[in-house]
Amino acid sequence: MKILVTGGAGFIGSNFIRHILSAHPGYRIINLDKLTYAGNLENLSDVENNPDYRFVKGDIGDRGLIEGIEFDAVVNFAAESHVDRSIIDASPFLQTNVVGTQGLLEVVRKRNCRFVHISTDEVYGSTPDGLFAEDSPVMPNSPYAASKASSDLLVRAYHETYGIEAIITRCSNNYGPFQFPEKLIPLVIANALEGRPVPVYGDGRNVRDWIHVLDHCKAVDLVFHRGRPGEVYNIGGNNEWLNIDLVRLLLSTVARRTGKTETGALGLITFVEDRAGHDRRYAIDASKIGRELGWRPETGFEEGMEKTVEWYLANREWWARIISGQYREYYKVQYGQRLG
Ligand code: NAD
Ligand code: TDX
Repeated sequence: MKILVTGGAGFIGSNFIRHILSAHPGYRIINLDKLTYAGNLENLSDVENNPDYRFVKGDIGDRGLIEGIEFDAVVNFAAESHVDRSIIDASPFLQTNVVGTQGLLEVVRKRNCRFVHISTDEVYGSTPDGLFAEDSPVMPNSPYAASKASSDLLVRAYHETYGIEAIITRCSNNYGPFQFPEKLIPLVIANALEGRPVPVYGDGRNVRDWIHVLDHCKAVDLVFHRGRPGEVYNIGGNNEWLNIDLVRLLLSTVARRTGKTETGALGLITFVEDRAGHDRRYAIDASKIGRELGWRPETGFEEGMEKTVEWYLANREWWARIISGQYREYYKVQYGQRLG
């Protein structure tokens, strides 16, 4: 089995590639990634010499390039993924998430191969109570969410029109190793360790459902192997937190582990202007994937959070190189000769 994983140099894609290589010996992975600011080949430095792994630098919208690659199936993680950036400039979001996905779908259509599209709970919009199910209406509020919802609709349309074997997954907020430090959890940990203010948007009472990235990867693995084409599967942690409570928990954990005072750490919290159109609450019903494929999240939140803080403490160089911009040098040194 040769799987084309797109966006594999990012947070979830790199965790997925590592998971597949260890869970399915003999599978080959081709990681197609454009290496935008969010792509970092250091995330995969432990597998880069694995004979079952290959990296190709490129854009998911580049049909000519993808047509020249041999693969049996696609898992599409590639996307512009940060809501705040989409508010500043939506164009790259439309280009990659919508136009890029359509380019990829064209190649899949010709190959007639399985296609798993990684989407998000954000396509459902915000709800004060209750849970979104797979048949809830798509009501995106940010340009990011709108671009993901658009790509979901294209995937659905290609399944209905051309019969491609496509499946969509919609997951809640991921946390864990290798998350780019613009996202809430790594940003809070890094700022706490460096004694910088920790920005909390608005009143901090927005709610997100958090899931460990490895639980997400295992769910995608199951959907890839046993999901039904044409279906959508929600993936969630059943683990809702107010942002402010999560930030306090993180700061207390960092303080405890580094011998700093909790009062000092909590004193870093700085309420800042709210994100425009900030979704109040995301919450999804993930019972379908449990019922049909027997998936359950395995990582308890307390344990997952401790491990995550521990990882960012142990891998300070990794995120410090991102914050300083030095990580951009890595692929030039490792791959520059071959990539030009
Ligand atoms: P990320 O930003 O960390 O990684 C995205 C990767 O895609 C990067 O390596 C980047 O270089 C690559 N990329 C961007 N544009 C590309 C293009 N045109 N061609 C090829 N590669 C390109 O994102 P992530 O957090 O790992 O998210 C991965 C996927 O999961 C996204 O589709 C996102 O919408 C979805 N998702 C993320 C979360 C979350 O909490 N992070 C939750 C649900 C769904
Ligand atoms: O500095 C911050 N302060 C703050 O209060 C940041 C970066 C975020 N926040 C808030 C905004 C959100 O309510 O924290 C919450 C989480 O923010 P992000 O980490 O930016 O995630 P979110 O906007 O919820 O989107 C994430 O989950 C769904 C991913 O970035 C998406 O790719 C995924 O689809």
